[in-house]
Amino acid sequence: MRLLAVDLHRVRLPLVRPFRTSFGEQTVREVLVVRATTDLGDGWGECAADVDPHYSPEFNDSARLVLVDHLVPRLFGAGDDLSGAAVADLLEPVKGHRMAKEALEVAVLDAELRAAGVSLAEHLGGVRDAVDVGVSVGITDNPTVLAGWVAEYLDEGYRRIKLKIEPGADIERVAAIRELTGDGFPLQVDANTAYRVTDADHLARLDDYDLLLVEQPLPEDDFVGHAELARRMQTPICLDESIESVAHVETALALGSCGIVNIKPGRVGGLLEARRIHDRCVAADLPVWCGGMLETGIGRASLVALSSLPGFTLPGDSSASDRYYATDLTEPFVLEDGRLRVPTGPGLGVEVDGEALARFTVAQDHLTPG
Ligand code: NPG
Repeated sequence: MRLLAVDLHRVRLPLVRPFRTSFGEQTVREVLVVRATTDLGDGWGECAADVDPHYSPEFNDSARLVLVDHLVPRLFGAGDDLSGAAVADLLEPVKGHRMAKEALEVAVLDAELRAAGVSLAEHLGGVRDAVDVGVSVGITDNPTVLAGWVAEYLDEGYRRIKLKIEPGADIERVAAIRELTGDGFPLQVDANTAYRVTDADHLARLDDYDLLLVEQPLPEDDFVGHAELARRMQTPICLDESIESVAHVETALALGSCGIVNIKPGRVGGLLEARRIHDRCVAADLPVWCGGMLETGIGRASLVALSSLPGFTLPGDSSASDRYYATDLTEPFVLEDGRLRVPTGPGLGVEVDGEALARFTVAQDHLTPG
């Protein structure tokens, strides 16, 4: 396969409801959509980066720049030898920039699989037709509003609730929502690195609420702190931001830093690295689940395909399209009995709505070899 052109669309999509985490609030999702034009046909990818470098060091402008100046030229340089499986090695000389790399890998892989008539789920080794999904609920200053959102999601049939927490909006919020869900309903929390290991006694109070897990309580590089916290809490620790590679999983396993891993292909630099992490976790008996970053239908299609692998035993974060956007960039993903159906069509198995893409695009680059 040969890469003929790459288009980068910077898209601004209004969110149906504000999404606040311990690192900031979003009312609009701005993402880079990547279209790879090859001699076999086109493929699509979505970059997980955001406007600001608050979740990770990457952000949209850095992703665009590294794609234009470093990543896309390396794939043009591969001539006829390009394939989805070759992308990670071709991009390996560029350090970091995992989200930008992943978007490009998915676009190339999508083109290849569409041409071959093979779905992404089948290519990755998926074993499910539909995946259980949860919903991630942002922070709000008003506990009544929070309870209203959660009640709505429970009514819609989501199989698990994840509450964003931060210091000052944690134990009491969790207690109130646990009362609302009733005992036994899958409930978990996500701190996005907002605490320090010195908060261990405070965090251990979460043990009273029978949570599935507490996600990324401490800074991403604090594997030792997470291991200490894991010893001081009954609730399993799940790592998200800390895990960017299989090597990070090895560190977490060696130290006992977590009992569960959140896998996001963007965060780990590619779908194929995501699958390697899945395989390593399965071998080590660590449950995994698939995170989300407010994707459009393009990114959601790849997350749902990945979630169909056997080790994804906990519900993922990718919710139905209408939880995020009034208009998605593809046909909408619809909740059916708390599940999303895994696309079966070739590649990502969704069609990009050209009219919607044009309507929400605010900037564009067209890249060609030479
Ligand atoms: O439903 O896709 C979703 C959002 C799930 O909570 C979620 N994502 O920290 O995992 C996270 C958070 C996130 C959102 C991170 C946007 C980065 C950007």
